[in-house]
Amino acid sequence: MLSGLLALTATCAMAQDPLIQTKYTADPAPMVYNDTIYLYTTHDEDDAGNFKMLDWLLYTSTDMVNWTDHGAVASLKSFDWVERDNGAWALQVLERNGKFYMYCPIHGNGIGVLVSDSPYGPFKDPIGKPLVWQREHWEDIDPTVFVDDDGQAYMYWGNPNVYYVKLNDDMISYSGEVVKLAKNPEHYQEGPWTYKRNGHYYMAFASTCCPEGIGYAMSDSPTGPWTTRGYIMRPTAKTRGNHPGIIDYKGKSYVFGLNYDLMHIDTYKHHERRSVSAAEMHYNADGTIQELPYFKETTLKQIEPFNPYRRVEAETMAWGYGLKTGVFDKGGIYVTHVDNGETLLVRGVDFGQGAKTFTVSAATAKQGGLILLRLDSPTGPVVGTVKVTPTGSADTYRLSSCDISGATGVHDLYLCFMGEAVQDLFNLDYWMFK
Ligand code: FUB
Repeated sequence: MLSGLLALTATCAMAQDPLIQTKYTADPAPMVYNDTIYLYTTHDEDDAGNFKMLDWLLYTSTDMVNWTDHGAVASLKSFDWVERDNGAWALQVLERNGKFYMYCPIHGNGIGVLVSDSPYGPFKDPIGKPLVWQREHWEDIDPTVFVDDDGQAYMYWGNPNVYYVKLNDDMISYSGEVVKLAKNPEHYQEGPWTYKRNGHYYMAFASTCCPEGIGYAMSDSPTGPWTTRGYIMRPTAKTRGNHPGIIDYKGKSYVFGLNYDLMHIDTYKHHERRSVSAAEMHYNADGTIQELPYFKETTLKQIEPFNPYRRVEAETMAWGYGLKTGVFDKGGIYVTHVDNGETLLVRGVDFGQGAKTFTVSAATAKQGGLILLRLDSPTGPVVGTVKVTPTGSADTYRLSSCDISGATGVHDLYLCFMGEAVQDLFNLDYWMFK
């Protein structure tokens, strides 16, 4: 228990790095839609040595610090033509005219496209073949797509060269030839992220390997020439890889990237087990971008308080090191691998005038345990304790409640798990305060 608490306080004190702790996530592709951030990521398997990547994940947030896990929204199996059993590399998702287009590179098999009516999927392959595949080399990775003000959509990609095509309005085909940039942006390695902001065209990218930082180039035109203007984050020995995703959200700008900080809690032996982090970034008046220190040296501020007076999916958290998430047969996600001494943190919870009760939906085939609700730290004041008793099976969920006292105003909420069993105390579906 003590080591769990130490890991939590050691890694959570300065910055929320990384954003997701229940899985290894990489290659962040954030998309803002209807006031929510949809953060699509790739997925390094827990036992990955080299790249072992089978599916693409989705997380959502409205405050940048508390993220809800929606599981895998597409996988290599989404494409009938994919011959490989590995290689679900860096994607991007874009909304256009109410449809959501997911551009997925399959390393060594080209770039495919999936379409859905919802950002949560299901995503289906509308063309049954790669959108792009230059079979003479393996450079077709890391697609990024944006739509210019005149309605022309562009897809860029590539390592170590940059290619682009003009997508047709259907977003699932293109016109003209694949163009290779005559001159790469200086320091370019891979992972382009192209967008337009205040009349400037930007291409952020993972800079020359290794270690990779996040560089960026600007242009007056979507087809270049691109001039490197500096680093958003300099290469540092603190992470071997990086990969940008950039958004504006609720009046602020954010850069997402990747690192090995979660894995480093366990081991410094190198594996491709990466995690996504984010930092607020700032533009200068001339459109250039201010350089940031490494993720761990930045502080991610919560945009707005968290409302606990509704059904909150248990897989919503700011920190949950040691926990895992599973998928219900009927769909939906639950929290599992809840061990004695582990903690789930939800940041900046607004209890307002005061909460009176707490209810949790939990399942356990064992003897269950306790959830202590603490404020502001894993050893902070206990405002309620709920007992989870045996429900007969790990799939049979039952509601358990407790009274709450002393929870008013805005606090970080720690769900602290205790039980006689060392591991797998219970599974959690959702919770709510009243
Ligand atoms: O995640 C697999 C590959 O590693 C990506 O496609 C590259 O950008 C690098 O992050």
